[in-house]
Amino acid sequence: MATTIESIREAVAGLKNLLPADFKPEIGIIGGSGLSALEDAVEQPKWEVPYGKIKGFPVSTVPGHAGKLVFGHVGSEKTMTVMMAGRAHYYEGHELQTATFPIRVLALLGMKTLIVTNAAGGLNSTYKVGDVVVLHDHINFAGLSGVNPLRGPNLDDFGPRFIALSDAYDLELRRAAHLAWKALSKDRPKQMAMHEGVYAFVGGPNYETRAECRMLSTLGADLVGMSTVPEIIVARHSGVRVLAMSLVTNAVVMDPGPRGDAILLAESNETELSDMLKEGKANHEEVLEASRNAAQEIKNLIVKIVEVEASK
Ligand code: 6GU
Repeated sequence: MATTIESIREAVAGLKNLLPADFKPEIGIIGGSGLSALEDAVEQPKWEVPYGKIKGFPVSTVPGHAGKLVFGHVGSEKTMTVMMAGRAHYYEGHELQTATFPIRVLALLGMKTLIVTNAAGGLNSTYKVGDVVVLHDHINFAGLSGVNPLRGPNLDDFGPRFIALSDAYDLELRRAAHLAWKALSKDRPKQMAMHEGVYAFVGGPNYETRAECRMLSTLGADLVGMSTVPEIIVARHSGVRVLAMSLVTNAVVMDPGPRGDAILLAESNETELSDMLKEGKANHEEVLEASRNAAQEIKNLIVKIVEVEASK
């Protein structure tokens, strides 16, 4: 069903009923796979609302995605914030309009800035598992072929029919992320690095084949993942500023692997064959583990970014 302004207003009214009248979240934060620990960034008093209690909200079914809004203060300046702990994905069966419904609800609640996190596969060979990548651009694979959250009647109350995305990734916010990263450098495990990169959005739920990874890399993507881009598009449509950061949770396999070369395969023994197949096979457990390991660092980073922004 198409999202209407009425359905968004209804969800907003429901949430306003649950919040103190003077609580207006300026910043929204989305916690990616295994990053629900981010909700500790939000300080008491906080108000939690499960997605199931908000009319029109999609309910996520993926392990590692809790599915609730957490309202409260973040950082030394007590910035009024709303955290989405868990998100809905296209691969779960949600239409992108439905998956991004929460972004419009938050925009109408007063959100001016959205900080999006995700777990992503690293295509860029200089990235290591556990590195953080500030997105400066994206390639919307699903979108280029028509699967777009803005498809359908335009919601004029939010923004125009045709929007530019050439400035989607806010420079000031990216600078704040780098400043915050620098400010926290003393207390961080030395091996973690921050990069800037391009995120390729794919529909999922399967991880990419080797050939697909080579294609994405050749086309200029540094990361690949199954979220974030639809949310960013809808946020930009509403004029919300966006910062997006990926945690590299696994390095993708680019190596062509066994190619059915008759002589090579015929002459390989069982051990060689099994070695050829073992390397770099992505799995959700590995993704969640890398997220859990980095969750604390990302939480500290986000609090610092909110503080840097609030002190301007
Ligand atoms: Cl390798 N691919 C995709 N599509 N999403 C991911 C990922 C890979 N790693 C984490 N999320």
